[in-house]
Amino acid sequence: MEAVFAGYEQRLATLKSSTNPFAGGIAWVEGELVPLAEARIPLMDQGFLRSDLTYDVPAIWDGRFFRLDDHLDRLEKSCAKLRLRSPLDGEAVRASLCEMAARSGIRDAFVCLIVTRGLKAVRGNRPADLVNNLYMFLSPYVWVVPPEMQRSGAPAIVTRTVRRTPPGAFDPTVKNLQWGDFTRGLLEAQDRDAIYPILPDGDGNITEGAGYNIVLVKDGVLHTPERGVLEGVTRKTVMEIAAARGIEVRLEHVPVDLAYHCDELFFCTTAAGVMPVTTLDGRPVGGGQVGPVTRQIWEAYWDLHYDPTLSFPIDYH
Ligand code: PDG
Repeated sequence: MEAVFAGYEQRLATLKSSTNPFAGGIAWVEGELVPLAEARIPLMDQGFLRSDLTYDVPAIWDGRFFRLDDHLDRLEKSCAKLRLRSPLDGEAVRASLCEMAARSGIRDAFVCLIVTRGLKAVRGNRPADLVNNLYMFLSPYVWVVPPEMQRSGAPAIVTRTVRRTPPGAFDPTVKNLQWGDFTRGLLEAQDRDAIYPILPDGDGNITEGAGYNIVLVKDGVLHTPERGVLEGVTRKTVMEIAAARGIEVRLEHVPVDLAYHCDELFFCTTAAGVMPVTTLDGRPVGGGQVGPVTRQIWEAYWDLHYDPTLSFPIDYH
């Protein structure tokens, strides 16, 4: 853990001392590159007015894009489900993102691609007749759970006041910014002296949280929900790591009760990786420490960022 964080801290210090105007983030808006803090969207964009959009978030780690194709594939599938079309194809997107990384000098990046309906609404218009918009930006890497908290584990709750939006209302396999349920969860977590909500499905199972998938470890087996969640790329990596080590993974309904009786619990997201959780509803998870299975997966996850079959280096010129 310490070697991964030390390398990152060093690169962050270099970035912070940079005089590059894009070092704080760079955005692509209608083909123009602008510093992230100055980027604007048109008020009439239906992405803003109706959350009529989908998005995806790959990351750059130590100057290498990690699983970019997985993220671009998922974005394309999400677009198809919403009858959206990105105005740029995958190749053009890839080239622009690499150029943005090089221009900004950011070596650890949160990369965001958003495809919106554009300036005209679906009501009264056929999707095929509408011009969709694409927005892209890179910002310095985002930690949903910061490094110092990953060392000891994060505090979570299972929410009582809100459930996850059901798949019949909005398909959660389409990555979306309809965060009303997550925002309520985040507020409830604060009210209950925690930070991270786990949303149940209303039928006694857990789903996911505000920007992360959930994995439990019980008797050496990983359990993670098969339904009602985003099919996370980080979780996929975790499942591949487990398979390579002979650790069984069960992708099925995960009862809330199992979360209260598991040995280890972690979240996963592109924006922080594998995040140990050591308290749930104010009580310790397992022994209340970051557990051995979580540790093993954590290390393997960051090692894989240098695997040439999953990542490629960006040319920083
Ligand atoms: N579930 C939800 C609802 C998510 O938003 C995300 C990612 C995941 C699961 C994990 O997916 P993946 O492993 O493919 O990253 N969400 C984070 C949110 C970051 C934030 O700022 O909260 C992301 O978009 O990177």
